[in-house]
Amino acid sequence: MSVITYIGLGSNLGDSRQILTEAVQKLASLGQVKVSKLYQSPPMGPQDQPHYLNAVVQLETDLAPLTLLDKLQCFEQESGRVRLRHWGERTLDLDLLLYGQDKIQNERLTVPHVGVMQRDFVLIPLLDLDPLLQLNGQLLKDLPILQLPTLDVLDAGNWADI
Ligand code: PH2
Ligand code: MG
Ligand code: MG
Repeated sequence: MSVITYIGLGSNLGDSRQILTEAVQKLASLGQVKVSKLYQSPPMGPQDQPHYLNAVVQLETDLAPLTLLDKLQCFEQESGRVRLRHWGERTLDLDLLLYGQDKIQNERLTVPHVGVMQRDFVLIPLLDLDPLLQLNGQLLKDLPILQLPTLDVLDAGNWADI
């Protein structure tokens, strides 16, 4: 039975737009995808790093959570993943944000992802895909953090060619 999942995409090293486009195309091999707008956002964490490109993909898939995580980590490695420091610059970051309504907590995975409620560069693209999305009974669109968004739309069209 398939499940609706959401994957957060981020990159601030290399040709980030190309890297995110390729990542979306790989995700499309795992099931039906819908893609948010493409955003540019100032770095959270160390400030002496480039801006990020961020997006979210909705993926409808049959894969179990840890199997999906294996695939995401494999795609990160294939992109030549470089990660220099905690919350620092990286070529490709693929975060499993939501997996249906499931709550998952083990050594490898926490779902919903810890950042979902706190990061506008996750919330805003999520809301592109489902404006009425809720988490723990909270409509995400009503969260106060969304009142002063820090990110810019880079491409509102079909940027990943899907
Ligand atoms: N990811 C990080 C650290 N900081 N900042 C922005 N704007 N976007 C990100 O995706 C991001 C970040 C580590 O995963
Ligand atoms: Mg991340
Ligand atoms: Mg990550």
